[in-house]
Amino acid sequence: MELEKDLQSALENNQFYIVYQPKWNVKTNRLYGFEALLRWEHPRLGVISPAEFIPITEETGLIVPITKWILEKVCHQCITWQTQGELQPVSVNLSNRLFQSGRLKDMVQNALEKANLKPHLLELEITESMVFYDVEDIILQLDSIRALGVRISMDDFGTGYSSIGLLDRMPIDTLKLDRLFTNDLDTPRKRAIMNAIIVMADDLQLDLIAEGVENEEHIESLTQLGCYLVQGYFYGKPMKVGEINKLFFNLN
Ligand code: G
Ligand code: G
Ligand code: MN
Ligand code: NA
Repeated sequence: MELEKDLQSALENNQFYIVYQPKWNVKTNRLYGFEALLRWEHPRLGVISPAEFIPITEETGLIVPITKWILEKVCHQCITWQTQGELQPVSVNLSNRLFQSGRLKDMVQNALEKANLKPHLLELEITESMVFYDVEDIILQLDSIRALGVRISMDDFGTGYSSIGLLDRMPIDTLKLDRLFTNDLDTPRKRAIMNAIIVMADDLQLDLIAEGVENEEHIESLTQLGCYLVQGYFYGKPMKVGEINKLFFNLN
């Protein structure tokens, strides 16, 4: 396949870049960190969505060196932002494939050490579906990463292979509520479910962040229920570093 061939040289040809989407604390009205999202600028086809090319990199194994690059890039960026004041954690998305490589912990540790970044400023996002395989092994790897001080978050929570039982076993710090939830708080039933998730997250001492917050109504229903951490187009799309610097830091 053509994309597959092009992906082989994309890293060395500097065709990847990272965009950052702000996370917001509605209660304090302050930045709560960023999510790093990968972009590929294809020389002919333009920007291609990770939804399209990440699966290919997972099959070929290219996701391993790509994620190594992302981790190094993000840690380095965090150091720059840190000089501008107090920084909140920046999260990086992981693929299941990383756990199979057996090199994830070393990769994370090396990236932190290379940049000299405090581990708690890095968060790794995993999804419920990836935990479906080799749960025991993934838990061990996550434990060793978490022992470094790095935070772990469960992405897309509430959809797919949603399993409450898994929450009991997974070493995580944050729950990211899938945007389908945020977009769907229009009945008492749905709000009751959301309320239960909020209470549970609170009791388990997990941060709970709602994704896909696009308008005032979303914020209103979430905050009424007691969910104050949000991410979505309302507070900012994923943006290039230059734009983030202008909006959130005194850098240009
Ligand atoms: O903005 P968005 O189009 O970035 O993301 C589409 C999908 O690609 C999402 O499921 C997102 O988690 C995933 N994704 C984005 N960046 C990365 C990345 O760096 N690594 C992995 N594994 N997935 C990513
Ligand atoms: O799977 P994950 O949650 O990592 O993917 C994040 C995806 O959600 C990215 O594609 C990102 O661009 C997208 N996204 C971020 N904020 C919003 C939003 O407010 N609405 C919608 N529809 N998508 C969003
Ligand atoms: Mn994510
Ligand atoms: Na998500």
